[in-house]
Amino acid sequence: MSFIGITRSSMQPDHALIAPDSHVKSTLPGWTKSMVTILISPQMGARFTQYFALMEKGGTSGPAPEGITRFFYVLEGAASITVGKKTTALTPGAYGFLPADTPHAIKAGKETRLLVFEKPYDEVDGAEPPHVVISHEKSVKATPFLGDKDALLKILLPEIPSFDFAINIFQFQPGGTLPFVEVHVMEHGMLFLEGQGVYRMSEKWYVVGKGDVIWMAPYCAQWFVASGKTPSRYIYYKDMHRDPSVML
Ligand code: UGY
Ligand code: MN
Repeated sequence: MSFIGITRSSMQPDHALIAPDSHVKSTLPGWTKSMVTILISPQMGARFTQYFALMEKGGTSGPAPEGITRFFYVLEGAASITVGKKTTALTPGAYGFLPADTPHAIKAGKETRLLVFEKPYDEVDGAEPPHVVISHEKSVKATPFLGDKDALLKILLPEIPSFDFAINIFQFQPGGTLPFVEVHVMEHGMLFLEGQGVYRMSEKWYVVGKGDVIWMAPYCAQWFVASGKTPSRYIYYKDMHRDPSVML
């Protein structure tokens, strides 16, 4: 029996769990034949936005707002992206980083679901503006996190000051954990891609799994154990390479 009137979703001052049963669709300017589900936003205290774009066959992306960097990751479907004269086919696992004010068009060849992160670009003296990145996670090497082969990390974007955020994919073997309870200035937005586990956020422990979205504010204590019988994977955002004393 399933019960109505309950959800695992929980909104706290320094973190949030948003389970798939709480999603509400809306639209964004310029997107055609597409709906969005805004998951994380400045309205809840985050300094970035995370959403799903649900594109019908033939649907097209709208522009990112002025001054806003866009990152997307293809969850399902088939699409293409055109930047300048170049069009690239996109399959699940493909991703793209579009620096602020880069004209581009993503077009769905069939029903397609994207995970999108957007953030106002934080310019810094001495760093060139970032460049466009279009790639696929299968061409990114996974490396053991702090030497632990049960916690493999893929870093999808260049680790240089031009890029003011990172997007990484973590894969944990069953029983794998974050090695310690992290407390840090960077905030996170996450989507669970596979598996299940228990996430500690602040003084609470949540059972989480595929489709769950998590927001962690700066300094939210965090720890994870993969508790399922198959590997767990999540993709996450983290602001990087900026001095907190001059951060917005
Ligand atoms: O990059 C990170 O801060 C990562 N280790 N945090 C996390 O997975 N919660
Ligand atoms: Mn962290």
